[in-house]
Amino acid sequence: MDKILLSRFKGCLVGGVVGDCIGALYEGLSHVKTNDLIERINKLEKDRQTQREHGTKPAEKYGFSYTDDTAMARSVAGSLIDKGQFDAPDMGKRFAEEYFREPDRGYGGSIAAVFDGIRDTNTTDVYQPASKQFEGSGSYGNGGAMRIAPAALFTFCDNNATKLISLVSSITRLTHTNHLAIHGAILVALAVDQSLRLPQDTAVDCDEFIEALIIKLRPLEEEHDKSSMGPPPLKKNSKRVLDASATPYCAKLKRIKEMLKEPNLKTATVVEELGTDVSALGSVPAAVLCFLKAAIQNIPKLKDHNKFSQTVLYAITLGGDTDTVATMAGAMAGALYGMEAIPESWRYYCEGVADAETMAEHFFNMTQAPTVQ
Ligand code: R7I
Ligand code: MG
Ligand code: MG
Ligand code: MG
Repeated sequence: MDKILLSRFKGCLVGGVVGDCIGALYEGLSHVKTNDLIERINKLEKDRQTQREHGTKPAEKYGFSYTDDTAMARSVAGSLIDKGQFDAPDMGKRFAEEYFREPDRGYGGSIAAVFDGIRDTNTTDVYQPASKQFEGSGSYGNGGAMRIAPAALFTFCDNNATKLISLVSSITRLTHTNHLAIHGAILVALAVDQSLRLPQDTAVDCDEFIEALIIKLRPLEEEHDKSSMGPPPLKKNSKRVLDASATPYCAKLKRIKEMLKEPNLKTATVVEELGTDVSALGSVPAAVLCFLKAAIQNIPKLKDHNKFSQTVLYAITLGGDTDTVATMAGAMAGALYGMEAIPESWRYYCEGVADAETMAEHFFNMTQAPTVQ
């Protein structure tokens, strides 16, 4: 039992890393051909096999570098592990230090101002720089959601959604104060948490999974501070009508339920209605869809790959913010299928896998320690 949970913790963090590293190869492309992606993945597998058989050294150990998604997830995990609790100044400082150490990891367009602010400010004000973004409305980017999976591991033993939601909100507000960014991060964390608790030997009940998400999210969406800015106005002819709902994440989750019942769901429909862009509302729902779709059916053209791989590869074929949708979906899928489901060649060629594994072990060890009340 414990061994399985450890594998699922590792699967979650490593799943996020490989989704980011492989997804990053396609970031920003409006169209990713499934056949091209499969060819690349099969070549990766073949290279690794040759290398294993002949003991040849690959030209580069880390073929695929991680981006800001993983860089920030590492800071979230590192801070929670080292401090044993949420420590806002420490985590904020880690985000900023990491950014100034390696600013070229593909960070969002506006977030550098937050890191500047955190560096320049005294630590009691660690939340202030983020709250000043976008004239005080805060960023609605997906930078909070992309890094949040470690929070679900940290609170796993509590099995308390309210506690997880509060932690996620605090972590997200360090850089993103817009309610859409916070609710998106909460949705990812709740999905990871629910995934970790799904039985591995029973078919996933998508309606039940989605309903459980809606029950927890709806009160938050209904109660949020109505003064904070909503999504940008819809573009002419946009099919993203659900973005304008008063409870947009719940509206999209309901739509995902229907989409999962459509046998010939087109990727274009997913992209047009849910979105795969850098906003949280325009990317987190797509990640949930990828995870659930691969869980309940074999995705055409990807059926030779296992469920974990199908999740990540399908996410990438949607195009757009591929590293981020794939990292979020990869964390959800890894939490269900476990470390063993992540192809060895992916683990070998992606940067940051060993560290993710070590961090998952730390979180797992926390679940084994006796709790002091
Ligand atoms: O959210 P964030 O950390 O970006 C994460 C994304 C992921 O895809 C990463 O892989 C990386 O590529 O970037 O960074 P932010 O700069 O806070 O938000 C991202 C972008 O969303 C901004 O640069 C803006 O273009 C847009 N955005 C907004 N635009 C107008 N008004 C976010 N909030 C607003 C807003 O309030
Ligand atoms: Mg990135
Ligand atoms: Mg980028
Ligand atoms: Mg991205």
